[in-house]
Order: sequence, then C-alpha cells, then structure tokens
Amino acid sequence: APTISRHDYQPYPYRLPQVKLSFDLDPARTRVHAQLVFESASAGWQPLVLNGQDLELESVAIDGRPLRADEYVLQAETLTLHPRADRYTVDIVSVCKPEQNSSLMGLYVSGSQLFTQCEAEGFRRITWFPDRPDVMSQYQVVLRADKQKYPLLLSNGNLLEQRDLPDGRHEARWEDPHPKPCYLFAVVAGDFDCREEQARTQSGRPALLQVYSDRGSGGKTLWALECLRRSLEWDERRFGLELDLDRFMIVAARDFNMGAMENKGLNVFNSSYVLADKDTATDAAYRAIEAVIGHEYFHNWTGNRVTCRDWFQLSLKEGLTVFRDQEFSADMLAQGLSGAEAASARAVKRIDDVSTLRIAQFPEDAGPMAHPIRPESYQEIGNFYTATVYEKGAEVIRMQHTLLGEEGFRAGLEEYFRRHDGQAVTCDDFVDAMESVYVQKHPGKNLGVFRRWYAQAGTPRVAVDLRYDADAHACAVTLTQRCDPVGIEKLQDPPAEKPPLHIPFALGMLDRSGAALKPELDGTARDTVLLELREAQQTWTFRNVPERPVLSLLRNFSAPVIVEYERPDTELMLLAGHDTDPFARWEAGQELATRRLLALVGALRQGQDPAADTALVETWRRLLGDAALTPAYKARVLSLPAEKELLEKTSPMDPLGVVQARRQLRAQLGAALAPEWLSAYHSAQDAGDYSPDPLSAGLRSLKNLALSMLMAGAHPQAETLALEQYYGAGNMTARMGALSALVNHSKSPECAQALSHFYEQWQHDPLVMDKWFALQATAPGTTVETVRALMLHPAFSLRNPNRARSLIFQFCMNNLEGVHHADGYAFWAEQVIALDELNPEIAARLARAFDNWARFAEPQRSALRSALQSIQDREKLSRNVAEIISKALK
Ligand code: DPP
Ligand code: ZN
Repeated sequence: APTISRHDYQPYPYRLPQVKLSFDLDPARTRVHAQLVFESASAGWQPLVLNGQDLELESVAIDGRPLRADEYVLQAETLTLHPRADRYTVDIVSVCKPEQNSSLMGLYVSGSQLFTQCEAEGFRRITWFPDRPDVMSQYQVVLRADKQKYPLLLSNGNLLEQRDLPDGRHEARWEDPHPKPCYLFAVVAGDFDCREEQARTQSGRPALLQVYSDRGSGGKTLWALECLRRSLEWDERRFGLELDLDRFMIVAARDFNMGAMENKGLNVFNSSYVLADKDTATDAAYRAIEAVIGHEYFHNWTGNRVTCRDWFQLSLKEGLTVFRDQEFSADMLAQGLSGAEAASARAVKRIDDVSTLRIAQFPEDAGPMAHPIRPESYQEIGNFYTATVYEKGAEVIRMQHTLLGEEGFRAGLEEYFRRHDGQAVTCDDFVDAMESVYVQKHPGKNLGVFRRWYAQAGTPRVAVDLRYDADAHACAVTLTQRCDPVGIEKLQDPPAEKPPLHIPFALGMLDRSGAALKPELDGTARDTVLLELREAQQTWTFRNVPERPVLSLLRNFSAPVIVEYERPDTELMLLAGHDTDPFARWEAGQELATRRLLALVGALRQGQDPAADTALVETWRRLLGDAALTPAYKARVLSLPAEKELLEKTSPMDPLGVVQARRQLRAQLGAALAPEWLSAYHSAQDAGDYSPDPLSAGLRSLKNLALSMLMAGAHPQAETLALEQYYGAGNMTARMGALSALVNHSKSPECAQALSHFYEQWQHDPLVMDKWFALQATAPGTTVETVRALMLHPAFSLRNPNRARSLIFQFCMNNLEGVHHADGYAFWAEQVIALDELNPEIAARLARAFDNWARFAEPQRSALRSALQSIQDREKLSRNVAEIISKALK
C-alpha cells in the first residue's frame, strides 16, 4: 500500500459548498443520490477526483447531462471526472450494501437498525465524494425507508419535515446549518426508545437533548442524559463554549468499532458508553460513560466547529478533546470540595489517566509503531487512532495549560476560536494561538522549542541530580533530558537527531520529618516550583533550604516523561506518607512497590526464594490506617502497579515473571496485613441506595480491593465474605468485585457456581455478558482451550466488536500467563486473520498485541516472530493489518 506523507498535503482544487443526499434505505441495497455543487478554488480546470469504496455506480451527470462511460474514469477506489466549468453540479446515483458490510464503516446493519460511521474514511463507502476533512459543506439529507421497520430516521442538524409515502414507506428531511467535513456526517434508522430533556444554554437558547437506545433499554439512559446536560453546563462554565444546535442527539449502537463518534448533532455511541443502571453497570462504567459523553460533546467545538486540515492533524482535535474530558471528569469528582480535599479528588482522575498512559502509550512509544502525536506518514489512517495521538496528545495540551495557567489557556483557546471558527486547521495553528498568550506573559520567550513535542516520538527521560550546600543553605537541582531513538528511528543511519524538548517540571521539597519546605527561587518562595527545562541540561539553585531536602518530583505528572533519580527506599517511604502533592505521594508508593516487584522478578528468574519485605508492608500498613485519606484515593494508593506497567520495565521482557511476582507480593501484603484489610473491608460500607457519586464509589472500590487482598492472602474468611457479597449484592460494582475476587483466587465449586449463577441471571444483557466473557478470559488458569470452548458458546460472535474484545482481546492482551506460549501466539495469529476477513479496523487493533515482540527472551521471541510471519504470509490482508505487521517485522 502507498505511504501517505504529511509533507505532501495539497489543498483540494474545489470548494463544495452544498451537498444534497437522498437515501432509499434498504439493508440489502441502499440507493444514494448525491447532488454536489463544486466551485473551482484554483486556476484552470482541474480533474475532479472522488473517493469511493464498495459502491455500484448507477449514473453520473454534470449539470444535468448524464455522462457516457468514456467521459469518466472509474477505478477501484476513485471516480475521475473532467468538468469544463468553474461552477457545476454533479449528480451521482450509487448503491451500497449495508447487510454485507461487516467492517462497520460507512452504512451498516446492527441488529434491525442502520447506522453510519464515517471517520476517518467511511463516507466513501456511502457515495463517491472528496473524502477529506478540509472539504466542508452544508448538508441537506432526505431519508426514505419502510416505516414499520425504521420508524425513526435521523441525520445531522434539524428535522425539517417528515411525511408518509405510498407502499408503507416514509420520508424525513434534515438540514444541518453548519458546514462540516463528510467524516461528521451520520444517518441512523430503526426503532428506538428515546429519553429527552429540554435544556437551555447560558444565553437562553432552548436545546432538545435526546438519548436513543434499543427498544426496552430506555430505563438505562438516565445517567447518559444527565452526563450530557452536565457536559453542556461545564463547557459553558469552564470555557464559555455554548451549544450551537437546536437539538443534540446520542444514539446507542450494539455494534460499533470505537467508543463513540462526534457526528454533528447526532453522536453515535457504542452502547457500552450509554447504557447503565445499578444492576448492570459498575462504578467504573458510570465514570467511563461520563468521560465519553463529555468527550464527544466537547468535540462540537474542538473538532467540529474547528476541524482538522488533514488526518496528520488528528491530535489537534483528539488530544485537545481528551484533555477537556479529563478536566471535566476531574471537576465532577471534585464538585462541592475545596482545598486539599478537591486536590485529592482530582488526583484520583490524574492517577487513573497517568496509569492509562503508562500502560497503553509508553509501550507504543517504545515499539515499532512509535510516532509523534502528529505522525509524519501512514498507510492506513485507521491505524493512527492511537494512545499516542489521544493520550500523549492530551498530555501535550495539558503542558500548555500548565505553562499558561488556567486563565492564559482559556484566553489562548478563545484566540484559537477567534482565528479559526469554521475552518480546517493544523496543530501549528493551535500552538500559534496559545503562543500569542504565552509571549505576553514571558517576554522574549516563545513556544518554539515546545513545538518539538508534535514532531518527536519516544518517551523522554529526565535525570535529576541534587547538590546540597549546607553552609549556604542552598541546593542545586540539575535536570538532564534525553530521548532514545524509537521505532524506525533505530534503523536510520546516521541516527535521527532528537533535540531537547520544552519540559515543564513541577518540583517540591520536604524535610526529613516530612514537612513541606518552601524553597526560594529567584527571590520567591513556593511550595511547588515549575521549572521550564528547554535545554539538554539546566541547573537551578534554590535558597533558604535549611537541610538536605527530599525531592518531590514531577508533581501532578507535569510532563509525559520518565524520571530517573537514585534515592534510598526511606525517601520514598517518607514521600508516600507525607507528600502534600497527592499525585507525587501515590507515585512514591508505586515506585517503592515497583522496586520490590522487579527484585522479585529477578529473584524468581534465578530460582531464589526472595527475602520477605518490611519496608513495603510497613508503608502499606500506615497508608491503610491513615484516616485522612479518602477511600477512593486510598484504593489507588494501595493498588500495586499493573502487570503491563511492570513488564515495560523488565529487560528482556518477562511476562511470566511479572505475573508471578505480582501474585506473590499481593499474597504477602494480603496475609501480613490481614487484620487491616479486614477492618477496611468492614468499615467501607456504603449505606443506603446505590448512587454512583465519588464518595460511595470510593468506598466500594476500597472494599473490593480489601476483599481481593484477603483472597490473595488466603484469609480463612475471605471466600465466605466474597460469596456473601456476591449473592447479597445490591449493585453490579459489589457483585462484580466479589465475582472477580473469587474467579481470580479460587478454584472451589462455589466459585464455579457463582460464575454460572451470574450467567443465568444476565444472559439476556449483552453488556453484562461481555463482563462474563472478559472475567474468564483473564482468569488465572485460562488457556487457549478455555477460550476456544468459550468461542463455541452460543453467546459468542466474532462480528460484534464488544464481544470479540471481551473474550479474544482480553485473553491475548491481558492474560499474560495464558497467552505467552507458542500455542497462545498461534491462536492470536489465527484470530487476527479471521477478524481481518470481517473487520479490518478491529483486526488491526488485535494485530498490535505483540508489537514489542523483539524485547522478549527466547523462546517467546522466535515464537512471536513466526506468528507474525504467519500473518504476513497470507495472500489477502487488509491495508490495516498489513501496515501493522510489516512495521512490527521491520
Ligand atoms: N469517535 C472517536 C473519538 O471521539 C473519533 N473521533 O475520539
Ligand atoms: Zn475524540
């Protein structure tokens, strides 16, 4: 497949101000009539090249005159016309086949409903069109379909008219007043429940908010609608951004490749990010729904009003919108709180986001798919909806927020909209707007070095050095940055140059008793100092430091980097007990635990029996007993780093060692602190009716952690407690917490019984069945045979992305012990190939499971290579999977 490069961007030679589409919807054959008015945007008559995929062309006309077959060129994925005018109308009639479309891109069938998904390049499966984000048009859409089967016909914007037609069909006319690129187009047809609410924007405009879901599931959309209303209010309050539509619709789809899609005024969501009630959704699901509803809603400004010039700029909208949804979630957690309590509530969200970054993005940035947040090239854009573009992209926005401050950032965002509302722009345009504010606050400086974050791949490392001068009460902190070559950079000769980045580095100091110091820099004393590292190495000298300080580093994770600093365990214990920055406090405990776990991995590899640990047990004991910590924060602080985070730190990668070490340490902490866990379990009672509020959810998560630690430590009462909690549960969080504690630690018949009880009770609910599959996919002892048996279960289907993810992805990506054998790899390759026949986007996600194969030891390394090779040897691979595999094998 050809490689597309960022530098090859050319503006489209035409404007397309008006698009009229009319659909005769039918799952077998849908006929689309597109009427497109083109205006020349460049000198001379340029050929008109339109994209199309899996379409049957019925007719094409220019200015009403049908073209003969020799007047256009029809190729596999393009239709080329040669118009002879500056302004002309093209009429195209074509047919697509939703029923046969298992890719879930373009127009497709889900159950008895019809949906579209156009981002990034799905619109070309609906009609021939300039399928690129810099072509923005106003859309008028007519939808016709059987009225009984498809009583509801939705598209973007406003409903103008609805009427009945002969033969039991009906028709709806929609008009979207806002120009948009075609990737934001949407159609939905089917029978749905609808929950709605009339809202008012801050300027008093009425707006109808609607959530559509499968017939019978309308009882589960209360939370989604509430989240939508809060998103509306939050964007007005925090950024002054108001809804620009009379109605805003969310529709839940059972079959969906992504989480959700921000189509203008008609968001389509994976049902897993819409449907929730206390019996079927966990607290984590409630929070995830809030985040995704916020995310898609916030796109209405950051993505839709101002969109991307080309797909290399994807992070322009995604990084920014992820940052916005993270802030929304944090504000929701901190609602009604202030001071240290608010900081600790917000830190819970920050901890979760940083963990995600480390689990998903750091490995990507160290592997063969490493790319800057603004990639330089791609073969298939669908492969670049990555943790780097999204999560690291959000960190890059967050750093600008940190450098500018809340007010400065808001001013920069206002400037961005002043300059670019209604346009398709670039990441540079965004930084330009931010820089216009930055230079006012920092005379003589700019964001020139900062922009390298958009161009450079790899996770930078910042080494810290501390020199204390006891006589002068001064200390010097030196930061040194480097970023090793990653991905294809490793193959370059001479090696790629990686100039220093602009890194905001937040730092605090504690004395040896744990009290905060207020070091003085440039005459000002502060709790937290923000150092702006812009060179390979810089030193800052602090005054008024009465003793050699304990450094609290990278507070609130002020930059997406890895910190290197040698220090004794005792300093980490002190920070874990006293740091006033709740993120850095959590981080200190995590580092202590990581040290311990890596020592265990090493000992296991040598066949040694590692000595018992006291530092970690004592730290955990103190944290468990700390009454000042909120339950939600405590649950984070007392959790061990995830397997995948640890795996990243082993060299060569040692998946089985990591699993065993983590299991051993959990058993040790569970047993050594049994009385403390037991009392935490009993005191973390959330009383009364279920509510997903942060306090109750925090209690439940601490309680579930305590239960699983008691199970890990083989406490004699643990299984009884778990069974009681399982059968007595009044909500899914408690039920799932108990069931997973059982499944992950016990092989008793009672545990097996609980698992089948769960199935009996929830087999009618697809989202709960996903949890049932996922739990088994990741359970200890699950093998390829177990997974194959589950695939034969009548409830399993490879065609439904959620189901494929819950069983196959969970096993291949999250069951390290189960999958890291030759037969696990062969199974993975087989599933990538099977999925690729159905759905290349989903297949390409699975194909990335072993990106980092070259970092494993033998025999895994060779076995992984031959599994990858077996995929590459297939004759017919999608462009999606082919790109991933060829990069992995390079
Ligand atoms: N639907 C995806 C998202 O919102 C792609 N835009 O991030
Ligand atoms: Zn997005």
